[in-house]
Amino acid sequence: MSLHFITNLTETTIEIVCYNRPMNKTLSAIIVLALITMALAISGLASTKQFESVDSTKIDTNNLISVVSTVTLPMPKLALPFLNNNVANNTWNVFENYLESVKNHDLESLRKYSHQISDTCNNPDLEEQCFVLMDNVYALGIQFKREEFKNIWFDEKQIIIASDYTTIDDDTFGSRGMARMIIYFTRDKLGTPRVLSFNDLDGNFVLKKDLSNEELDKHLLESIQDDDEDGLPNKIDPDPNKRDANGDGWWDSTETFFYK
Ligand SMILES: [Ca+2]
Ligand SMILES: [Ca+2]
Repeated sequence: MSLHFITNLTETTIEIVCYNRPMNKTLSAIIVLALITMALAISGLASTKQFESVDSTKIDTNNLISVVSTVTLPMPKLALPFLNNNVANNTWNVFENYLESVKNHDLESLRKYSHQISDTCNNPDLEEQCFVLMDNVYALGIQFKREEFKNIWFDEKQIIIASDYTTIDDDTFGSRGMARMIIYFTRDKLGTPRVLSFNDLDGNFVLKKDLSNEELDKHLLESIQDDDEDGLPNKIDPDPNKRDANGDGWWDSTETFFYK
């Protein structure tokens, strides 16, 4: 499992809001690819290279056996050294307190460290379900190690921390991907961070099929390119050169995690 959702503690255990692989778009893309492949096969031109996406939320993380290499993207414009930085220290402390709150099923404490609380956890009648959500959040979040979060982007309203991307081979579907760990925070008027969302496999996976690693990696690298460094890849960003396309202060990535 992989999921950004979890910090949202939504009504469903797993809210699939995989931003770069929305389910409807993924399904549409698969259908389109299937049709193209069939058409090419019929016309005897099936050798044309096709990249077929895989939903990383369905990948069994136990099957991620091969971390091939670290992918270095251009340094973020707002990157600061993570260690010995007050914002970074404070941010990680909030994440740890957040995890401690879900571990202890302490909803009152969680309200201090989480940007939003799900309807499930706001409903006393659904306490048991809320605790299950908390347990899932804890199981995922506890895997994160501070030293792996080497990148930070922030302004007065939000903070994103992330690991570098790594190239990963996955045995669940026979796919190859480039993915990273990422945590999103909002900040209140005093600048205090609150956890918004996180994902242990943020990136893109495609079926290997008969494609070479070079071809796959070139495609993957293009697909994760994020010029404005707001967390949303160019291909699905409302404005790939501007973090806050609609000018309300929230970055395009941050906005995708708010409850409507
Ligand atoms: Ca972007
Ligand atoms: Ca915005």
